[in-house]
Amino acid sequence: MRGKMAYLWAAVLCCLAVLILPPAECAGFSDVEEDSWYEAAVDEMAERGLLHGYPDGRFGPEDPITAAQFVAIAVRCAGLPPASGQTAHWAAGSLAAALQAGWYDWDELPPTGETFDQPISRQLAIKILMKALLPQAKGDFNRQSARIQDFADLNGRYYEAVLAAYEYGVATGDEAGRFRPESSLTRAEACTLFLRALAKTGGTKETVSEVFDIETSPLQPVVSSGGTVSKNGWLQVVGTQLCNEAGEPIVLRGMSSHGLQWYGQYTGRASIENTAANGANVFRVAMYTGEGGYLSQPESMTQQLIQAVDNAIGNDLYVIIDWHILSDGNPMSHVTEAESFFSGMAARYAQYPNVLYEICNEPNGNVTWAGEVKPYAERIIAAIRAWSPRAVILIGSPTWSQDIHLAAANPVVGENLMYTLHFYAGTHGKELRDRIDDVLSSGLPVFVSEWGTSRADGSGGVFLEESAVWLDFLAQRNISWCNWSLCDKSETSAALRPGTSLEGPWGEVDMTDSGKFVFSRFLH
Ligand code: DCB
Repeated sequence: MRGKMAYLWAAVLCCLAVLILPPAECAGFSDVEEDSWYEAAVDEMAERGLLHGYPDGRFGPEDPITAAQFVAIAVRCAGLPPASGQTAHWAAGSLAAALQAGWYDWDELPPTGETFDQPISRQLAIKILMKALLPQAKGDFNRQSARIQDFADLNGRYYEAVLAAYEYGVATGDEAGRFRPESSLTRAEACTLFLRALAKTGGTKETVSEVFDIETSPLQPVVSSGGTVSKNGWLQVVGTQLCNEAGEPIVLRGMSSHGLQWYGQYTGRASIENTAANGANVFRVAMYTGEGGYLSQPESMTQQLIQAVDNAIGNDLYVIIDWHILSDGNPMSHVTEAESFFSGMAARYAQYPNVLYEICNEPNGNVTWAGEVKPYAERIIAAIRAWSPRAVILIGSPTWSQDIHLAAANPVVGENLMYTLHFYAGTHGKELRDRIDDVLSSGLPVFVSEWGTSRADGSGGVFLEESAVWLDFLAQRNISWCNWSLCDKSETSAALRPGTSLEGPWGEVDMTDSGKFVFSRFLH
């Protein structure tokens, strides 16, 4: 049995090596011996950009790993954006972010930096690793402590993490069954630990690492133009009302992008700034899944989405990450991809109060609330909550997110959840507005994350009178909205005239009838 397993593992590793390691990079380090126990792990970590070798071509597999090196790897794996550090140390930003994320306490690695370049103890390393990659993991005390010969040497504050690491097979102990909590860890050992933990990040392993592997620019610091998020902080849902961190009602109004794969150029920093300059305080990034979007090119779509979200954060706006299902009407068809995508995003943006997650744009076709959409929502919410305990999550419903009454009758359990209602003024009217009033009175929080001045197909009209009735209705109820869409496509729902410059500033001549109307309604 064991032999068979080992054979299988070898086969898997070979395939992986062929797939992800260009041969030239294999065993490239002068001090990493071929066929040593750590060769594959070291190569994979280096190849994935998680731990680099030394400038002289050595890797130093037997060198003790320092606290800064270890934390920096954890930050890279988790996609945590760096925070501002207290010192000029190369890893100060990563350490500050990890400290803020609660991966370790102040006294364990003081931010003043004295111990950053010292070897990290095995017990602290395990705590940071588990907090960063497997925060939900728990270990059985009796079973796991019995496996650790020197359990008595362990400091009590590390029990939980070490037991979980044994439970999950991340830590195993030496030949004598000791953990050696106070000893240092070699760089080669660290590689193995990280790869084991990465492999355990749920059923979503492959695709989460796909998301994490992408080289992304570090977040731009937030320029606060006295703007929205720096004033309002984390959002929360109180009853049916969206509120700011202080508990005061807040209404978000802004634009949705069109599909990133077609009109991603209008999610640049200047385009978002031009929109914010007219009073918008939210931006929705519509990442189609089908129609040539994420499912056909996950890496480049993720890149574009990250860039757009970072641009919105840079403009101090709230920003909605929209998993834009449309032709793929049943969200369950790609629930695994959605789970890994949202884990990656929630990990990257865990510290940012700017980000809201819209988990399924518009379920449609042969799909039901109770059978597919609600169970899907429960899975994706769990994936997001593992990283981001309080971000607002927006949930769609069947019939292109119009069936909020079905959700109201059978809502998802949890905090800071809202339900999306989408309308197009040329197609939808009083019936849908009445439905909103019904669900509000039954306690369901509603967010209009997409609406258009056109018909439901994105053209026709424009229907500005009908739109005004809708917007007045929403304003009276403090309901937030995003308009479809910020692009220059020649369809009536587009806000910009064909060929509008991305840089702006945009004036009346650049805007369509829809754009002029919508931009005039951000503030009232
Ligand atoms: C939604 C979708 C959105 C779609 C707009 C307008 O779909 F969330 O993706 O955008 O409403 O239809 C349109 C673009 C077009 C593009 C097309 C396909 O404006 O440029 O070619 O997507 O990607 C709805 C909403 C409601 C209803 C139907 C649709 N409805 N729909 O009530 O019948 O069929 O797309």
